[in-house]
Amino acid sequence: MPHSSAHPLDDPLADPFDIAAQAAADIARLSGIERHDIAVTLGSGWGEAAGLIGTTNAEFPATEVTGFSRPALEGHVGSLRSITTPRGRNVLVIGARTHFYEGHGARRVVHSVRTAAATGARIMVLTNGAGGIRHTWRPGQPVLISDHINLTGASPLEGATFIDLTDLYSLRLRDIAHSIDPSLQEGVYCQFRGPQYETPAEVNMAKLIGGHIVGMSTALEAIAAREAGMEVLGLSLITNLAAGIKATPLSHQEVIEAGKAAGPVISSLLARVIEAI
Ligand code: 8IG
Repeated sequence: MPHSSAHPLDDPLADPFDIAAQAAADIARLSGIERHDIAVTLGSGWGEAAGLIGTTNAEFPATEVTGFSRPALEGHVGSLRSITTPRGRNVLVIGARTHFYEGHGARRVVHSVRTAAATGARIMVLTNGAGGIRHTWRPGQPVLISDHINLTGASPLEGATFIDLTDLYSLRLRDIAHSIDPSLQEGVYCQFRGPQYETPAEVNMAKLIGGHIVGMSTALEAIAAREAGMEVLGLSLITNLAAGIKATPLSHQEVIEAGKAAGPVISSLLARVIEAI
């Protein structure tokens, strides 16, 4: 290590999968749980779900685990939690997301997903707070992600790694979610780089190319999850209608408020979906 503040994933000679394996060993040591079955990343609005999934084995700051960055944003919890469900499955709850807009590259963004895979998880549940394009959607509504459009211009895949993304957002897992809540709508998630929200023209572009949800996460993580052989479930909390879809401008406060109000409902939905998987 050349310098104490250097990040292990920033070394171009480092293998990100080796670092994920080290992180998984850290998690096994810190949690006392050798293998996890399911991993869940909690985005804005979804934080309360952890308390409903099962019994907590351990919770620790993500910064104690190799390769995890310091959280960029208040309200993003920054912890990892190992939970055992009533049916005996071990769930790794990731409350520490690195966003692409932080500017550290896709490797750091997907490290949590690669780590989850290295702990043994075969299912990756990705949640987020996002903007809705469909007029009939309301703030506080959860939506299943059916597919994505990656508008970041980046990829977590390195070299000539050709990965098929057909059925990336597993139909099997979406069917399970529908069995818990038949009223769940689906949509195509567009990942923008951010951190600025879209202009109305950009939202209109997203709509014209087939998007229904706009956000700043998830697509890069889903790609890495598929590369790692995981099955992916994506859930967006529509915290605001995307810019230009309604008359008033977006505020970060509005986003936080909608997330708070919807918290209990979507958290119980997520816990029930996880128990049914
Ligand atoms: I919460 O309207 C949330 N995250 N790109 N656009 C984008 N990301 C978001 C939005 C939004 N709302």
